[in-house]
This record gives sequence, structure tokens and C-alpha cells, in this order.
Amino acid sequence: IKINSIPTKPFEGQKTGTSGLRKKVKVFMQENYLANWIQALFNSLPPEDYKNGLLVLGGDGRYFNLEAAQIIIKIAAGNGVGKILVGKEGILSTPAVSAVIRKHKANGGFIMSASHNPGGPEYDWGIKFNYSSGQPAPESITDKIYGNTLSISEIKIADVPDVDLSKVGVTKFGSFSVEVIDPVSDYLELLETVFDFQLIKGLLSRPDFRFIFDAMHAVTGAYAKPIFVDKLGASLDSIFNGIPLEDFGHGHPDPNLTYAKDLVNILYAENGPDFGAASDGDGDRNMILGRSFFVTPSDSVAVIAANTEAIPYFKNGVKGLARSMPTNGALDRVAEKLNLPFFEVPTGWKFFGNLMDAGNLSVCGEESFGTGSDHIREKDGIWAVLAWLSIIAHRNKDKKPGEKLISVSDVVKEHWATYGRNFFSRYDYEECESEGANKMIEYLRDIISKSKAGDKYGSYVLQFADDFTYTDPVDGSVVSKQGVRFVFTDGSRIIYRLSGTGSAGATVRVYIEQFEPDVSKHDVDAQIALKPLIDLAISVSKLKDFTGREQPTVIT
Ligand code: VG1
Ligand code: CO
Repeated sequence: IKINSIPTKPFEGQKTGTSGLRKKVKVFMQENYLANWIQALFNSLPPEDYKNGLLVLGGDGRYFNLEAAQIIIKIAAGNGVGKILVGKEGILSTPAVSAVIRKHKANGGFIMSASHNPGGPEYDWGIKFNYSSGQPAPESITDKIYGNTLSISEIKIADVPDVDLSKVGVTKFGSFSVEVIDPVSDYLELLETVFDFQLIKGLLSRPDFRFIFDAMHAVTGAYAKPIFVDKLGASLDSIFNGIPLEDFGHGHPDPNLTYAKDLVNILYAENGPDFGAASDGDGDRNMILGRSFFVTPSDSVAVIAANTEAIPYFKNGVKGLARSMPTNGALDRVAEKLNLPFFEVPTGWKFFGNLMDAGNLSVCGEESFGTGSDHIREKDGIWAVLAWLSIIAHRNKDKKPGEKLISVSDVVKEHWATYGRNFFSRYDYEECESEGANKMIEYLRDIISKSKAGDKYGSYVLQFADDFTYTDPVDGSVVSKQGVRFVFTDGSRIIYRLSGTGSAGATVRVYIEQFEPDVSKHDVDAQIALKPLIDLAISVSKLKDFTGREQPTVIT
């Protein structure tokens, strides 16, 4: 094949955030903007990582993905990649990309998604690169890519026609080939080895159990019917917003109490379904709801970790548990009780991969609706739904028709009674002015540098305050400034971070947590239980002064 060399000039700001490079789609549509980043990536990888190698490509179906896919294919060919596996219509969820990389022993893969950010001509686009075990590229690579974007002068692009992505099959161009694959089959095949599908099918076909899944017009729309309906016997009308759309039906594909309000209303309506779930743009997040009951993601991972007997994948035991730093400590208590190794990592799934590869980690999660295990190296929304369905099915497997089933809320309340409840809430102040948000973090850093154990904050006594630093126990790499935290002597915590996934301005996240061992207080609403600590978090940081915001945009 003929390879053309195209001269180019650097663009500013092509720096990868928490999870890939995310910008407004208009930014990405500038000539050579995406091409520069892809070329910079190849310039950053050692040749043995891609020359004549195999890469995977897919995305969440958002606006610009189909054009982007053609650009990526041509630059990959221009740089000597041997073969690319592409999801049909450019579709592959983030967990599916991870699964496909692992199954086909690929060198890596691209995910075209800005995840939970909205899509369409006015909104966001994004690109992530995952490595050979299916995990998001480590910072050592993404920093190198950024460095190369600042000095790039040439793009190598193969002179080949666009590939038809609408049909499964192989297209060859000399020594380079593209194979369009079914987006579901490899991923589903893996899930069938993880879960007892017959057990789940038994639950989903009970007349006294009603299930609903909201795909939010995002990528899990392509997976929901083949998995929940065709394989597991759920009724077709249990899939809500099940068609992937380029703009997610004008929605914001983030499965939380604000952006998945329609689903929440269904579950909280009188005589609503027994189980509800939703997933985000690229299928790696999940929200779990019972009838009139919301499962906090931090509780969700703890409950899954405490109930692994319901999941065949864990029959030989659980190697270890981990959570991101702002995620609440419910999982810590499970690890302690079950005597399992436990890890606290910075925000972002890329920090779990090394622990999994080293055989130290089986189940992990983030408060941001991310839950997963070492079956792949990404968080996995459908996995979490199947894990919860397995737990409910396992608890009810001997229940006769007409007998009252153990519900989602029963399982969570029982968990709280055993382990205590970690009340938790996150306040997001989206798209603030960057300057004020940065100043607030600087101000907090100044406070922690002067703080000492024993300092009084209202009725709370400080144990320590710091800006979280993490040393990877496997490769020794160190990351710092991962979130300002105030930890009090009763275990309560206040944490402040700036988001690394936005495409405009700065999003301030405030995380609030307080432990309550007393069962008689577990039914209190989290916003009420946490009120004094939330007020403290807002006053200590002078958040209203720095951001000009009276109220958060999203509360979870
Ligand atoms: C957010 C979440 C983080 C998550 C990341 C990617 O990052 O807080 O826990 O891993 O999104 O999720 P940030 O930097 O905005 O707080 V997703 O579904 O984009 O892949
Ligand atoms: Co996502």
C-alpha cells in the first residue's frame, strides 16, 4: 500500500485526562486534530507494540465516530499496523473493547467515546487508548503522547479507500487488513463464563420479578437485547431507550439520579418494577435501583464483594479488593471481615490494571457508578447488572411462586446491619470558571499545609489532611495531587477534586462520607445524615465565593 506523508502543525492542549482525550466535537473536527493525536500515539509506542500488530477499534456510536474510524484505520495502516478489528458500525462498548483485546491477544485498542458526556454536533467527542491486557494506557504513555503532540510535524497515512463498516467480514489492502466483527459475541462469550446464565434466566422469567434496563440511547442499546432478552429471557419491553443514537436522543448518557431521572421515576412509582439498571455512553458505568431504592455505587461494589458466592467466576476465591480514593469505605469493611488484600487507588480505572495483572485484585469500584472485576481491565456496566441479578437470583432460588422475594433493598439493608453504613454523597459543580475552581484548590492546599492532627472543624476533629499521593505497588510509579482530603477522627471524610473528564471549564467534585454503625439510624436519608458535614465542606473551602455557585448541578 502507498503511504502518504502529510505535513502538520501541533495543536495546543491535547492532554489526556482521567480517561482519554475529550473535547467538543468541533475541536476534533478541525483538520488534522484527531490525526495529530493518533500519529503522536504511534510516535510514542515502541515499534514492537504495533508494527505488523493487531489493534482493536470501536466506540459508543456517537456523532463523528464513523468518520473518526476511517481516519484511525488509515493512520494505523500508514504506521505499519498489520490488522485492525473493528466493531460493526463502529460499535464496541468500552468493556467489550477490553474483552476483545484480551481474547484476540491484540496489542491494544482505540475507544471512540467521551463516555457519559453528551454527544452530537454541539457536544463532546473523545478517544481512549487501551493496552495489551485491555487496560487504559498508563500515564507514562499518555504523558509521552502529549509531549509528541507538541512537536508533531508529519502524519503517515495510508492511501486506501474507506472501509465498509456496515458488514461483518475482512477487507485486505496488501499486507494490511481490516476485519469488521460483531460487537457483542466475544463480550457475551466471556460473560457466559463469568456468570451462571441459567440462574439469572430463572429469575428474569419469574412472573413475580420485573426488570427494566435503560440503555440511555447509548452503546449498551446494542448489547441489551442480545444479552438480557435473547439470552436471559427478559421481555422485550424491559429494555428502555434501547437504540444507540448519535446524540443519545438529546440525552446526557450518565446513569445517575439526575440524568437517568426517567428510570428513577419508574422505579419509585407505585407498584414499580423490582429491579432497574442503567448504563452510560460507552457501557462502563452502571446504576442499580431496587423498587423505590437507590444503591449507592460505593455500597454496590461492597455488596458484590460480600456476595461472590453467587458468581461462578469467583469460585476459586477472591484475590483482593480495591476502590478509588473518593469512594466510600464500605468496601474496606468487607475486605477486613473477609481478610482480603485491599488497595486504595486514585480516581480512574487505569490504576486498577496493574493490581489485576499481578494477581492481587478481583473486585473493585468507584463512587462514580463504576464497578468491575478482573475478567477484563475496564469497569463494566452490564457485568455489574448481571452481578446484582446473580445475587438476587441466588438469594431467591428456592422461593416458590407467590412467596415474597428478597429484594434489592433487603440485600443492602442486611449488608448495612452486618457492616455498618457509610453514608456518602457527591456534589458536582459542573462547568465552573476554571480560574475560581483552581484558586479554590490552591486555597485548600494552603489549609492542609498548615493543618495538624487535633484541629477542630465544628464538631469534627482532624486526623489528617493531605493531597492524595499514590505509589503503585506493582511498578513503583508515583502520582500526586489526586485530591485534597480531610479525614476526621471518627472516620468521616471530605474530599475535593477537579474533574479530569470535562470538555469545558472546570467541574468541582466534593465527596462527603460518614460512617454509622447504629442500625436504628440506617434508614435516614443520606442528605439529612450528612447535612452538618456537607455544610462544613462548603464553608471550609469557601466554595460559594470561589465558584459563585449556590447549588451543585448534580447530587449523587
Ligand atoms: C470521572 C469519575 C471517575 C471515572 C472517570 C471515567 O472522572 O470521577 O471515577 O473513572 O470519570 O469514567 P473525573 O476526573 O471527571 O472525576 V467514564 O465512564 O468516562 O469512562
Ligand atoms: Co463511561
